[in-house]
Amino acid sequence: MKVNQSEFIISAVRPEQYPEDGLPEIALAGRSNVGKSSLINRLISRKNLARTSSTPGKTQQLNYYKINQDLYFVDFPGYGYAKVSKEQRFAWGKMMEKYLLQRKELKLVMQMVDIRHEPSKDDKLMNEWLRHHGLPLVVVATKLDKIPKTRRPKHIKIIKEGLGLRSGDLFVAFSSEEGIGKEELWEIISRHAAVGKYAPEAPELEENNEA
Ligand SMILES: Nc1nc2c(ncn2[C@@H]2O[C@H](COP(=O)(O)OP(=O)(O)OP(=O)(O)O)[C@@H](O)[C@H]2O)c(=O)[nH]1
Ligand SMILES: [Mg+2]
Repeated sequence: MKVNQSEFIISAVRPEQYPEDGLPEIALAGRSNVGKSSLINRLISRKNLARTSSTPGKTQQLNYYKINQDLYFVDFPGYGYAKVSKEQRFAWGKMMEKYLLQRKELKLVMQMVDIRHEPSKDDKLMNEWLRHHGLPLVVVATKLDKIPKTRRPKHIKIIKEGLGLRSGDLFVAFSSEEGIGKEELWEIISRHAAVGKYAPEAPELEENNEA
């Protein structure tokens, strides 16, 4: 997918602040520090549109990024970060839950997990919750470059088994550092956002995704 224009729109803390133009929205959910902002930057080939940090928990609102005139990425607050207060965690949870269950524009949730670790309890709960509510979902395993090539299949298996994924479930192994998985993920995003005018840049991937 060719991104001509990408723009930070708003850090929304209330639903009234969500955009009103009806464009499809793609949400990114995952533990703090998993690489959500880095993934956005890689997908749109920008160094630092979405702010990345080594300070976990920095993204505390729904951050909206507009991509071309086609869709929004909605960067979620990272869950499971121990150092935020219970009250704060509860408030984030409520906001996310309301968004996920009620937002008509939401077309796909990218649940992000770190390829290096077994899915955490929070990852599992989140995954179960998303499936229970029938939300369109792709699991993205990040930081693939941090695992040597020969050990990648084993890590992928651990993630898939940990989350109870089946063969038809959408899954992409990704590296923001090296760009691995970018075309495959764009193909899935375009399909869910019904951005029909984009031909997949790597046609051979299409078969794999349909499996
Ligand atoms: N090697 C490598 N490092 C990555 C990758 N993705 C993210 N990182 C690093 O991991 C750290 C956290 O990345 P972010 O993109 O800020 O993570 P986040 O999920 O947005 O974090 P919060 O906004 O705090 O929830 C940064 O130091 C990134 O450079 C990746 O694919 N490979
Ligand atoms: Mg972030």
